[in-house]
Amino acid sequence: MPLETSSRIVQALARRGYNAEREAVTLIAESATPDLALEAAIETAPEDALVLTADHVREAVESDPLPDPEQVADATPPAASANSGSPPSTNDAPPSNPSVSTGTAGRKSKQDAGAVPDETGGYPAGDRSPQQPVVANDMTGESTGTGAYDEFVGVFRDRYERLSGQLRGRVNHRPADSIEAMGGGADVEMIGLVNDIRSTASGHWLIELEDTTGTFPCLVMKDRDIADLVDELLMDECIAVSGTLADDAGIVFVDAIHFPDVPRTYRPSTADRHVQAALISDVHVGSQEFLADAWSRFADWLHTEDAESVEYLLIAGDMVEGVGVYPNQDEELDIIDIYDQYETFSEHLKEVPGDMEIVMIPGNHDAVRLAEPQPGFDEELREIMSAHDPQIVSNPAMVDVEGVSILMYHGVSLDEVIAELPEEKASYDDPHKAMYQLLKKRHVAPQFGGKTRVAPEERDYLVIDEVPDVFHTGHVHKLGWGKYHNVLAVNSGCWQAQTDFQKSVNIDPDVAHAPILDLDTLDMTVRKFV
Ligand code: D5M
Ligand code: FE
Ligand code: ZN
Repeated sequence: MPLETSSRIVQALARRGYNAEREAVTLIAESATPDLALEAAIETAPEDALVLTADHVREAVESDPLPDPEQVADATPPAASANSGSPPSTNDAPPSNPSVSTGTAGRKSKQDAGAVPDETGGYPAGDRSPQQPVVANDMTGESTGTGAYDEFVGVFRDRYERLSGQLRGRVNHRPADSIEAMGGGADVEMIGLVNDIRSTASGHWLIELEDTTGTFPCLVMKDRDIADLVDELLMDECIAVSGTLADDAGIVFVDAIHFPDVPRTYRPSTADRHVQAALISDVHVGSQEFLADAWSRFADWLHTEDAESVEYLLIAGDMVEGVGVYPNQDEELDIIDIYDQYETFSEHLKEVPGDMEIVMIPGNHDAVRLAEPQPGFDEELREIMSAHDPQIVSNPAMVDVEGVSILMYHGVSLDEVIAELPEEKASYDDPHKAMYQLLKKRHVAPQFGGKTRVAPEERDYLVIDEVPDVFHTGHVHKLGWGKYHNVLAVNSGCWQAQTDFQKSVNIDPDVAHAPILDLDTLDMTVRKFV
């Protein structure tokens, strides 16, 4: 394989056990005969060197003069692959700053990537100049939880404090233990986590709310309009009620239910130039159903002029199929070793232009703990995926891309929202509506102890403190998007054809679609690569 691209050089070095400085890769890529330069540099580097430096390359080139680039220029034209939208003219300057880092020198902005050979050996159609996205709440490496009981108490206390803080401006909260002391008939408002929801013998709803002082029963009459909202409630979410205390002060008759919610007047921020992001998820490399051809069509498209504004690729979990995720899953595995799955995923990622910024979070099929928040991949997996220098962060993560805040969350709780809520409020066909519920509850996984596993940490990382401009999830393998109080919710479909399990439960996945988001307008178009 010719070594004309930086990523291939990085790969070739990695196979020989070397990491490399970015500049070393540049020097090799720029040389007239990269293969020879690479061999010579390896010869020159000391046996025990782990990192191939620019000095090694210079030394090698000086001690063993390589052919003059001028003389061999014709033999090594910048290979314009079939994927490349518009090959550069022969007058173009030689590549000077390969956009693939080796992961040894920390992450670098690809802002000055310039027109460099891309991963397929072609040239990107335009000059991408992405900024490095800034992640606000990455908890990778910050995990403190051991699973002890008092840690669960602590995380729920934090949830209550932060979400009740969002409601306090709207209601005059009375603690549970002081409501009992109030006189019957008094107006009362209380903020609490939903501790229990029961229907009474006469069909009314009894909701028990819990705050830091205790619990209090709240009754929603079945014939009130607000009874509809009871359908939306999940255990452990934070709500407020306004109502009247019964004569014996033993129960609140509820007149209104309030959610932390997103203000209707919310105005999202936008990028100040025309730039786009591709929002995808659920690649499932390693599954027999992974759609490699469709993925290549997507990656090829990213190399065309049409996609020159697509400077960011956000991947919301399930990079690989994993092992042992579901019973009998192994029968549908194409690659049985989890590390091999990530190696292959990394190869597919290299098909994506090297000058795009990639952000990824894990999902329930990935090789990190299942309980949320899930930390970003460990060093070994990062190393495997290092060629493209992706930004690997926790699930969930709040990612600022050119001023647009994008909440990335894999989406396991969507199964729960869809199972618990009526069809018209959340369904697999309209996954974005289930996402609206999470925005309304300002929590990505409200219900504890069901499908979603929650790890106790010092704080509840699953609370949505700041309203995002865009909410990006995956997991349910269905494409759907829409706006909730001006926040764009996008569920991004998948790159895995229907599995036997999905067939058995009638899940018809939306495969090989790439939602493309205009960061300057927050308009979205969906590209199909089926
Ligand atoms: O999830 C893909 C979707 O399919 C998601 O809605 C869960 C559901 N799913 C898939 N397999 C199973 C099994 N075996 N049990 C329950 N639910 C399942 P993904 O995370 O990609 O597997
Ligand atoms: Fe998935
Ligand atoms: Zn998933």
